[in-house]
Amino acid sequence: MTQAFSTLRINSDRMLDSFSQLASIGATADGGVNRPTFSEAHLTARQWFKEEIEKSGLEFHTDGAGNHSAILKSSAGRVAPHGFGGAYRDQTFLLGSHLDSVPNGGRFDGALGVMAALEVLKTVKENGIRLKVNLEAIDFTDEEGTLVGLLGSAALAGHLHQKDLASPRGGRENLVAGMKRAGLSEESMLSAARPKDSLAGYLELHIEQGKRLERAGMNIGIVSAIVGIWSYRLSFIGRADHAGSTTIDDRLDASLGASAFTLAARELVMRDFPNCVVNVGKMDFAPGAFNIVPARVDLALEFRSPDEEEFNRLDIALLELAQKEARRFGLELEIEFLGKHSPSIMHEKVCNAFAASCDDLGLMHVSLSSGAGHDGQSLADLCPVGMIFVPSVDGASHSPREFTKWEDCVNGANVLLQTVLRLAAG
Ligand code: HGY
Ligand code: MN
Ligand code: MN
Repeated sequence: MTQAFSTLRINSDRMLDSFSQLASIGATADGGVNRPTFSEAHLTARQWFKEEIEKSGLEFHTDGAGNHSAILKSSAGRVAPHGFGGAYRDQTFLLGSHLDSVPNGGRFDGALGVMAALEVLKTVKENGIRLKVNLEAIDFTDEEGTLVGLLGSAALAGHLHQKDLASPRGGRENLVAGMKRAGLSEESMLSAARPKDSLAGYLELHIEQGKRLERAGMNIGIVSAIVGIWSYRLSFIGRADHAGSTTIDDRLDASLGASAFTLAARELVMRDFPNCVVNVGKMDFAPGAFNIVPARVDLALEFRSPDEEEFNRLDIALLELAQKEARRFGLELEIEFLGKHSPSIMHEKVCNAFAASCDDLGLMHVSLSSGAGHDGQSLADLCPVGMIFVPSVDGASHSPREFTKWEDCVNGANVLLQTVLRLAAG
């Protein structure tokens, strides 16, 4: 990379201003944000992002999956006409993350990556740097999976299929209503795939959402791999009865199977799958009253592994465990598979470029795997993909407690800038 660029830095005040404006959209009283996919707050944030892009003289682009992008055309590059579809005729280097949040989440998860990506494009543009590829700062649709999960990136990569939209983990009705609010459709979602060779690479800056960087006193985490995520809905089905006049031993109490499974699943993973995690994030009781023995409990099950083969073993073990606990309490069990995202390895060339940029910037860095899912895993088979993390205070995330020091945010954005230039200008 020519020496000229190595002293270039982002405008941290300008990025802080954008970040703060964004954090006020869907803000919650305790310092977080509540911007689930296609909620009013999320759509407002996207409209704000579009105006921000146009104010900065960059080109706005959106696609059939609702992905929103800022584009800085290259000296030679041209991009598809505005709107859905259109053939890409030159390569694009993608940077970004997501503006949707989990319910009552933090203001850094996803938002930092999109604001840093936009700031990189602004910095490159105002310094008149001409690259041979287009630069694109993207906000992917529904990264968090309150509807589907990695929805926008899977659509862009051509990995989204009708079956993924038929029974999504956020519920089909919620997906249909959300797409309607956003002016999207199943057809437009499935038309958002880009030509396989149109991407030169994808880089993402993200908060770590864990404690390793903070504990190790490191500035930057260079992500080596991203875990895979599988989701199920398990329904334990018993019988509604009077909670007072039915003796304890005469009940088919769905809550007992769901609770026993949840505890046993934790013990199974800790004992036999130490590299994995399991989570029961939600239990819905029906009919759901003080004085009725629960007839049915729907349980949201998610488990994660860095290794595909281990996933298959964990999948079998968990479903067998669920059957066993259902039988134990005389319950029926319904199992609904709600989708999976495979683990993915980050590209060595990108990891090395990140490390070189950290060294040039005098930042201490360490290689680490990601226990969180990210859009990069949708793109890893299309182009070189890499991610960097910045420290999360006390590892807090998916919570209003989420916080990253601004100095660390700026470090991450400068590593992103330097690495894009290193890879795109080379
Ligand atoms: O759930 C995750 O791993 C990510 O935050 N979407
Ligand atoms: Mn995220
Ligand atoms: Mn998240």
